[in-house]
Amino acid sequence: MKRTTLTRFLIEQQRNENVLPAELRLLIETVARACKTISHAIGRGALGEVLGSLDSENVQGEVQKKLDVIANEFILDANEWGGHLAAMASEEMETIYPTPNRYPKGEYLMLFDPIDGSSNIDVDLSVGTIFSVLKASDAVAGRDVTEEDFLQDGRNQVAAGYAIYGPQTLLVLTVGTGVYEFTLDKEVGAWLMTDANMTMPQGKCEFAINMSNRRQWSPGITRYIDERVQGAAGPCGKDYNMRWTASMVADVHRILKRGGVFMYPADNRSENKAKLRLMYEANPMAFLIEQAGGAATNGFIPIMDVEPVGLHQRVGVVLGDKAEVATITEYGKLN
Ligand code: P6P
Repeated sequence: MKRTTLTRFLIEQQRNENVLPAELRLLIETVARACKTISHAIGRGALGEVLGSLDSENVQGEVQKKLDVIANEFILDANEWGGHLAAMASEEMETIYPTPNRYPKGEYLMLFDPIDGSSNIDVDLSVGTIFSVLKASDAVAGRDVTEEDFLQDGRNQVAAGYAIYGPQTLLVLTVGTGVYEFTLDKEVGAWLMTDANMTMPQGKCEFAINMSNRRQWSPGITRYIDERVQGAAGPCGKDYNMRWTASMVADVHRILKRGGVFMYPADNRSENKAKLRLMYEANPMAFLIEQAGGAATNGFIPIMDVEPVGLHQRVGVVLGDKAEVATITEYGKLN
């Protein structure tokens, strides 16, 4: 079967849909190339001496895995010289990374989580890279880029996607014209299209949540989960299955492929009140989920309508099946 390559797909999107300026096409191809490098490093595992943790913590106060830092460097090195970015921001960097003066400054801003789910790296479970692309304001051309330039609503995203490093290495992407999946042909190094129109199945009875946080949940979340754990004998009248991979990319990919709902709700933990980050986890995933026919909220309003106030701002996340998300929103009003 002859499959479309990522390069051909992007050129056809640029030509036919006029949604993909050449600079954005170049950016996406560059990110995809960096993800191939990350995939190879992960695949080497202990043989590549890339497992284990460093003595350092990131801005989130999380112990950094070697691969967190290595993948971050791969993405910076691949993208800083291309002339398509004004700056980058990452979960692993406290502040923004402006394109060095020795390179041309582009018109896009990219936020990324170089390795999402990195606690799974040392136990050979799927992890991923998440990226979100915004357009810089025209004013940026004449001045230094600031953090504030990144603080745009999720609806301003012009592209978003993730790579998932599992039994296969996949790239899942949207530029606002649907969701597309590519599988890495590791023998020739090409991304080949394997799903031309990812549409999330609805009505599937599967939820993903870290149950050990139950004591922290709001009454609405507790009610929703308790009803589903009761199954067909309870108020929801259906038996549900549960999954939790502790890797958002893996859970979101499963939901895109077979439906269900993913929840990391705001809760009563420390002052942050939530765990996942708005700008480079929740917003890109929300863009993909909505493009695939699902819903993505913070438990109350669409994630992409949440006003950003900080680069590493955290937000509650409820995403996937539209009906399930609506029920959770309804229950949240009763809190
Ligand atoms: P917990 C990974 O660290 C991550 O940011 C997401 O990928 C994942 O969904 C979540 O945190 C897992 O959190 O508390 O279950 O370890």
